[in-house]
This record gives sequence, structure tokens and C-alpha cells, in this order.
Amino acid sequence: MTEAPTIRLSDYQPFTHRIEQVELTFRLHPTATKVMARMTLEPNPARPGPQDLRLDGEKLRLLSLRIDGKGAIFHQDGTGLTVPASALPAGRFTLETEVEIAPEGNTALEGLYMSNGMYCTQCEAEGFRKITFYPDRPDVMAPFRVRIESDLPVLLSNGNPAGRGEAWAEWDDPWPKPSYLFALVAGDLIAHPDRFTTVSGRDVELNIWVRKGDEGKCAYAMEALKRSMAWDERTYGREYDLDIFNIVAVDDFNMGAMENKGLNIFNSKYVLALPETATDDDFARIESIIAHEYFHNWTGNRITCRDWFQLCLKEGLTVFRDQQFSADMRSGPVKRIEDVLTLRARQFREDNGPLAHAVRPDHYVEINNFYTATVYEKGAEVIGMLKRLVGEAGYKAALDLYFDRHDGEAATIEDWLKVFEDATGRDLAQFKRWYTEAGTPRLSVTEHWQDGTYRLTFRQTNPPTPGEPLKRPKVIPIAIGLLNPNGAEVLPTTVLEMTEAEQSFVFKDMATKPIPSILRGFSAPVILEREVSPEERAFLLAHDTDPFNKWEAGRALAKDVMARMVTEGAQPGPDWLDALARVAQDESLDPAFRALALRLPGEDDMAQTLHDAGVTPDPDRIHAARRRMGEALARHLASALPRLIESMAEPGPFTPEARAAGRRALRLVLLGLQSRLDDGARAAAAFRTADNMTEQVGALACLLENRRGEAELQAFESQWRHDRLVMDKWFSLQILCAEPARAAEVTDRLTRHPDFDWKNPNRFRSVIGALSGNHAGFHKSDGSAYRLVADWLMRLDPLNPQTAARMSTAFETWGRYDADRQALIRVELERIMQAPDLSRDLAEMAGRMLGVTD
Ligand code: B3K
Ligand code: ZN
Repeated sequence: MTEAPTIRLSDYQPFTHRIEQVELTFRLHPTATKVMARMTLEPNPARPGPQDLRLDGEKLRLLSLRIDGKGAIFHQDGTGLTVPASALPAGRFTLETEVEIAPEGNTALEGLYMSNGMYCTQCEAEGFRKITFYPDRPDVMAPFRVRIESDLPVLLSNGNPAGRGEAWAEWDDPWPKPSYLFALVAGDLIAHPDRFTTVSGRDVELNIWVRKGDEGKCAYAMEALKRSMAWDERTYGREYDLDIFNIVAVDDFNMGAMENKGLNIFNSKYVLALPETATDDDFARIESIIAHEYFHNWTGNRITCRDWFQLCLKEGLTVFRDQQFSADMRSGPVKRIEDVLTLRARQFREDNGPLAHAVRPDHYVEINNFYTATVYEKGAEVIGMLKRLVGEAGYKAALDLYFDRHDGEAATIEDWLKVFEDATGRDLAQFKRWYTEAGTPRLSVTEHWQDGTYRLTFRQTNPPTPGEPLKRPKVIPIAIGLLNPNGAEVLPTTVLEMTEAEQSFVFKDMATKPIPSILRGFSAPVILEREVSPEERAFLLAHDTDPFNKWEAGRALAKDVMARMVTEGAQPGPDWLDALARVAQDESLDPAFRALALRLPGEDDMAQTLHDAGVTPDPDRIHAARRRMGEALARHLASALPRLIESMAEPGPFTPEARAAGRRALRLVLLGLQSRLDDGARAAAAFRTADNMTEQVGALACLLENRRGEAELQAFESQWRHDRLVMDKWFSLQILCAEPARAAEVTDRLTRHPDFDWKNPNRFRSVIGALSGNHAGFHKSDGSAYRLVADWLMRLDPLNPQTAARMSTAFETWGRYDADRQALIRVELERIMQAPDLSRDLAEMAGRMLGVTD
């Protein structure tokens, strides 16, 4: 294999030409699709002088190339073709090409491919070059006109419909767009239709296209879409800009969904939902992904990224917007806690290991490897901090300016920060470090109290990350509140702005030494290092007025308990048990909040926390401690459990809305505790009588976690054998709940199940991905799980490098563990590096994890 080149931000140059118009014709055929492209180009004044024309193109069979209707000289190689400047007309010219491609054989699911007899595309980031020769980069924007020729009944592309005949359809997208937003779908599909009238009175046709038989499962996604459209008008003043908005659900898809202009393509997992088949978490995810892709219409499509280094410009902002939307649709505090849980589980894990990179990285080998928690989730946190620093009005003014100034452009992070500077007068030079430096800052705090004056001193340290030994202090917005010992708030939430490595803040004229509530709402993505007594944590859990910090206090208390159990063999003490018992029974608290507070910290989270504190995590001990904690809590609550479970029963028909989902969540956490004490009868009954998937699968998990549920597992399989998405749950649950010593064995057995279709990314993730989700099972000391995962990654990689590379992050935490486990993982990563035909994607990931690729 020839070494893949590293692409660097510092090498950016505008494209040599501009494209005025693109016309594409597709003559669809599974093994020989013809793509005719005709485009009008002219020299780009930003690149003066005669310039060669370079077009990207991979795995294309070129049939013809003409310039202004005549043959022309060009050189073709493995990644594209070049027309020398000498062969190009001086001003504007047309370029016509014809290529042949084979969508049926496209297992990478990038470019034009087939899924269950349907044609579909995925172009972001660089899939368009597998469809035709083109400058496949986001700063080349052009209006597209598309003609599709096929006998299939439904033929879709971007923009507005422009003509339909027997076996053909034409689409016209007036909004200039980069090639990564191109999409085409052709298949025997059926629509769930609806309409939406925009604020200015534009009547928009809406459709969700699915396979026949699935049309009854689209109502929730459609409602979520209409709510998203109305919310973006209300909150950001953004209106939809075409006559039609189509969504298509596809079974074989590498990620969640894709925001192609006017034609979003979705993993069917994030569209199809009925109460019987989808859990409350599925409903919430559908709502947020539908919103996310829709919101991209402005943040991503109308204003796109100049180059892929700027990916967070669209992704961080769009995640931030979808988080705001979900917070508005549901409970804000609960949403914030869930978002922080995800951030810590995925982004902190990434930021504190070999794959750490800046929110705006400055180099990559394969861009698909940078659709990460750092770009997305930390990218959103950085915007949250900006908003906190400039306030609601400042944020609004900056966003209005952003849309005004950059509509129709391909922008950069510099442009983004400049609108905040111009709208608010603030200097953001130091703040920009959040975009350019990787790693999670550590924030330590000391208190000083004397004669009514209280002083808080913060110190930030920014530990080195791969390739970045030295870091500079960040701007950290620290939201704090102060409580007096009676539990009354004496200082409501105030944002302290930290800019130095060490900084003190003084509060005068205080009657008593206050109890601080620090980093309210998780106001910055940092690790707070502060020794706090169990009493103080319990006090904040009981009295903090900030819901995030109230939850955080309980969480920290639980982690302290678990850490002491792991390192000293301690037992869970009364502080924690009593505090949690109070939360469980506090009817003034939202059930969803109580469910989150009662859920024990996950094992991977605990491993990271121990590692951060300088302790080598032992996965078996963590697993054992977590189980003992659950048992202790169950025993402590034993007498209250039956009544509490009963009180959370939902009368009336199922509704996926947040209030009812919160009650189900609490009921299931409590049922999980109860199942540690009884013979499983209650969970078995809940399984039998469940009329929705949340409770059915939740009850099944309660049984499996206690080594029961064989009969229910079989019943579930016979009931749902025909439903791919539900069967994904059946596969993953057995592995996630398996006794760690047997997790690899269970996984191996399931890979032999006739329905283990490993080429389907959802199924692959629900089996191989589930094994790495069983923390102690994955880290079994004999290395069998590491080997199994590596074997499957190497098997998948030649067919679908993107998914293989993504899933290799199972190994990113290897540096946390003991020398024996590290050696075992190293063997697997090295074995991957030696694999014949290793993809650029997986090579970069394994190389970075081993520290041999920068
Ligand atoms: N923009 C797409 C992700 C594309 C991933 C390419 N490997 C979905 C999203 O973030 O909305
Ligand atoms: Zn996105």
C-alpha cells in the first residue's frame, strides 16, 4: 500500500475555477449506471494566472470527456484527472464527461450504492468523487439540475421537481451547494405525506419515503419535522426555502442521517417508530436527529464549510441547535444532564487518549475519521460557552449577523468568531484556543474564609495531548452559586470569567461561610478536581437549586463510593444510601431526574474517572463494585420499592412524550433494583404485560442482568424475528448484559446466528459494538474479546472501511489499563496494521492509537 498523504489546513488554497451550473443525468443500472455530467466553468479570480483543472474521481470508468464539445488532453490517475491549463479555453467553458459505475457492488455505502433494491447516495465527505469527476470540496458551490432515468417508481434528488415522465424525472436545485450535499434516491417506495406552511406563507410538501409496509411507522418523525421547522422560524428566524422536503429511510447506512439539500437520507433506525417497536430513547433520538438534519438546511447548507477542517462550524452549531430544540420540547435540565453524560462518555474519553484532536483539527489523513465527539459534542459545548459569555442578546445579534453576512458562502471558524466580535465588541482571540487546542482542562479549586470574606481560587491545567506538548490557559466561564448552611441560596447563579492559569474571586460581607455550587449547568467542558466531603455532596444533592449540580452532587457521591469500593474494598456507606433514598422518594422531583440520579455511574465512566485520578482501573473490580452498589441500594430501598414501582405505572394509552417517558424511566430503574432482590417474577410479569418496547426491553434487561430471562429471550425472538430494528436490540442486549467472563463467547455465538448480517452496519454495531460496550467483558484478561473485535474489524474493513474505522475506537482507551492488557491490545492494533489491503481509514485510526501516525 502506498502511504496515504496527510492533508493540512495550512495548505488551503481556493479552487482554480468556479462552477456556474451543473447538469447531471443518471441512467440507473445495478452494475452499469451511466453518469453524464455537464458543467459550465470559469477561472476563479482568486487564483490568477493559467491554472490546470484538477477533478477528483475514484473507481470511475471514464467513457468520454469533452471541452466545449471537443475532445481534450487530460491525464488520469487513481484519484482523479487533470486537464492542463494549455488545453483549457481562456474564459468560460463547458466540460462534459460520461462515466460508468456499479452501485450494486458498492459495499462501502459511500457514493451511489444499493440497499434492498433501492438506489441511494451518501456523499459527505468525499463520496461524490465516486459518482463522477468533480472538484469534490465544500467551497465549490453550484446550482444542480438532475435527470434520473429508471423504471423504478420513485425517483428523487435535491431541490424542486422539474419534470416527470415515464421512466424519468428531473429535479432542479436553485441553491448553490457543494457536491457533498448531492443526493439521489430511486426505489419502490411509499410516502408518508404531510404539508407545512412557513411563516411567510410558503406551502411546503413534506414526505417521508420508506419501504412498503413501513409507512405506518413514520408519524412520530413527521411530527418532529414539523415541530423543528416551526422552532427554527421562532427561535432563529430561519425559514425553509424549497417547495418540497423529502426524507428517505434506508436500512444500510454508515451513520445516523445526512442533511442533503431538500432530500435528507436517514438510517431507518432514526425514522421508523411505533410504541411497540421503539423505546423512549429511540423516540427522543428520532426527534433530535430529525431536527439536527433539518437545522443543517441553514447551518451547513445555506452556509457551509470552506474546507473539512471547519467541520465543527456546521456540526458543533447544529448539535448546539438540536440540543436547544430538545431542551425546549422536553425537560431542559434533564436534557442537559443527558448531554453531559454523553459528552463525558464519548468526548472526554476521546480527548484524554491517543485520538485527542482539536475541535478544529489542522491535519488529517481520512476526513471521515474526524466526525467525532470532539467536533460534534465539544463543538457544541464551545458554542454554549460563547453564549454564556456574550449573553442571550449578544448571541442573537451574532447569529443574525452570521446568517446575513455569510448566506450562500463557505465559511471558516475565523468568520464565525468575527461575527461574535463584531456583534458584541468582545475580543475572542484567547477564546479561540478552544477551537485550536485539544484536551480537557482540569480545574482545581481552593476556598478561603475569613471575617465574612469568602475567596475561591481556581487553577487550570491543560495537560498535553498527542503532538501538542504545551497548552495555554483557556477562557473558562465558571457558573457558580453560593448556599448558606441552612440550604438557602445566598448568591444566585453568577458567571465568573477565568482567563488566567490561576485566578481568585472574592465575595464580601457574607454572614456565614457559604457552600459553593461550582460549574452550574456544566458551564464549561472541564474536569473539576475538588476534594469534597460526602456530607457536602449530600448537602448539595438535597439543596442545590441548580438541577445539573444537584444531579452532579449525587453522581460524584456515587463515584466516590465506587472508587473506594474498588481501591479499598469499602462498603457503600449511609451518606450515599440515605441521600439516594430521599431522591427516589421525593415527589417534588421530576421522575426523569430521579431516574437519572438513581442510575449508577457506568463502568467505562468509572474507569476513566479512576484513570484521571491516577489509579489504574481494574475492570473486574469495577464491575463487582457496581453490582454490589446496586444490591446495597436495592436492599436499602427494599420496603419502598413495590409501592414506588406501582406509583409510576402509566394509566391510559402509551404516549412518547417526555413526561410519560420519565415515569417509565424511573419505573424501570426501580424494577432493576427490585430484580436484584426477588426471584425475577416482577420483571417477568412486566415483560409479559408490556404494551411498548421501552418496558418490554427494559424488563428483559432486568432479567438478563440477573442471569435469568432465557425463556423471555426466546419469546422475544419469535415475536420480533421479522423486524430488523427490534432484532438489533435483541442481539445487543444479550451481549451488554452478559456476565463479563462469557461476553466474548456470547458474541461469538451470535455472530453465527443466521440473522447476523454483518454487512449491515446497524447489525454489526449491535453485535461487535455491544461487546466493547460490556466494559469488563471487553477487557477480559485473556484478551479473547480484543481478539474477536479485531478479527471482525479486519473482516469488515475491506468492504466498509468507514464503519470499521469508526468501531476501532473500542481500543482508544488502551492507555488506561494495566501493562498486561495494554500489551494484549497492542498486539491486536499491530495485527490490524499488518492486515492485507488495510484501508486508509483504519490504518490512520490504528496508527494514531499506536502513536505511529501523527
Ligand atoms: N453530516 C452528516 C455526517 C456525515 C458523515 C460522513 N462520514 C450527518 C450529520 O452530522 O448531520
Ligand atoms: Zn450534522
